[in-house]
This record gives sequence, C-alpha cells and structure tokens, in this order.
Amino acid sequence: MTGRGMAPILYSFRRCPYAIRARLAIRVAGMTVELREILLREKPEAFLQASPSATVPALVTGDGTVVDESLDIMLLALRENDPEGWLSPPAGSLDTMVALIDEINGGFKSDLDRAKYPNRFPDAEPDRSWERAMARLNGFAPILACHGGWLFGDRASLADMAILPFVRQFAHIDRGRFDAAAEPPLREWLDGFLRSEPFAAVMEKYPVWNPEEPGVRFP
Ligand SMILES: N[C@@H](CCC(=O)N[C@@H](CS)C(=O)NCC(=O)O)C(=O)O
Repeated sequence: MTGRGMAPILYSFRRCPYAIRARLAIRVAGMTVELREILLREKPEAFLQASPSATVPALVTGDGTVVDESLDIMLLALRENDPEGWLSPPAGSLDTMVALIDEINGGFKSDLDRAKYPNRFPDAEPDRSWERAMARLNGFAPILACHGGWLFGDRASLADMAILPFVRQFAHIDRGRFDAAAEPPLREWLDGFLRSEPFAAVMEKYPVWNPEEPGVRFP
C-alpha cells in the first residue's frame, strides 16, 4: 500500500497489450509511477493483494485506490493531463472511441486469442479466427486512409493507442501472413506506431520486480 503523496504503483508486464496501452497513456500524461514488472506465472503476493482481478496492468494510486482495468488507467491519466488531446480527437467523441475499443476488446480479441493460443481453446478454429480478425482490421483501412493515418482524425487518439498494442500482438502471430493480407493503410498505421518514440519509450526492458525493493521509476 502506498501512502498519500507517494508515486502511484503500476504493476505491469512488458509485452501485455493491456499494460502497453496503460503505459502509453501514463507517459503522454506526464504521470510518474513506480513500475513493478511482474511475471504472470509467478505473481507476487503484494500484487495479488492489490489487484482483485489478478491481471496486469493494475495501478495503485497515492491514496490506495486500485484501478485494474487498462482503459480506466488510460482515462485516469488522461483526465489528469491530456497534452496531445487523445480524449478529444478531431473526428469523434470519447463515447465513440470507447465503443470501438470495447468492440475490439470483445470479438477481435477473442479471435486473436484463438489464433494465437489454439491449445487454450478446445473449440478453436485458429485459421478462421485469424481470417476474421484480419478482416476486422482491414475494415479500418478506409477510415485510416481518409483520416490521414489515424482512426479519429489526423492525429493519434485514445482509440489508436488503446487498439494498436493488440494489432501488434495479432501481427506478430505471423508477420509475413499479416503483411500479405493487410491493406497498406493498416500496415502503415502499425509500422508507424512500432517505429515511434512513444512506443520505444514504453517498451524499455525492466528487471522483474524484487518485492524486497522499490520498483523502477516510469517513464
Ligand atoms: N481487465 C484487464 C485485462 C488485462 C489482462 O487480461 N491482462 C493479462 C495479461 S496481457 C493478464 O494479466 N492475465 C492474467 C494471467 O495471465 O494470469 C484490463 O483491461 O486491464
């Protein structure tokens, strides 16, 4: 538990797309946290005590409030400070962005998991799931082309930053297959993100947190 005035604690796992989106928002908002990198197969006791869902990311704020939904962490950080206007995109509203994020976290994520981890799902049809997920992403292509490369206007928004970590995870299942199937605006959207400074900054490698010591300062 942190005391009042102390930096919030972020339990994180580097490659987790939910944790990546939370770190992107924390960083752009200029928030500083104590990052505790954990292993999902060896969750530390302090994390299990803090997070009711036992999932990362989990943010423990200065007053001890626990936020264990990645989108809520993004909103908390950005409502504090949103210098790039992620919450107010040129061509959309917060409600339309959240609706799209929820939709992607539903059907698309379910197909992504079935394509990536078929052994975990006895009923999985990985190939069909892959094709369906790919088709869903290609559905973004005309919007990206029309908006100059982003989902809700000509600059990055909450929706782009919440969704791109999952596009990355999906593309990494088989990058060659993704590149062959992806419409150019989709590929450019992902590649631009992967090459970006914010992405590099949130993907820095940190040692696994030792519960005897403080975590590391992020960003
Ligand atoms: N509700 C969570 C879901 C996060 C989630 O599922 N994270 C995965 C890692 S990518 C996790 O912690 N899984 C628990 C586990 O593997 O034990 C959120 O959006 O933050």
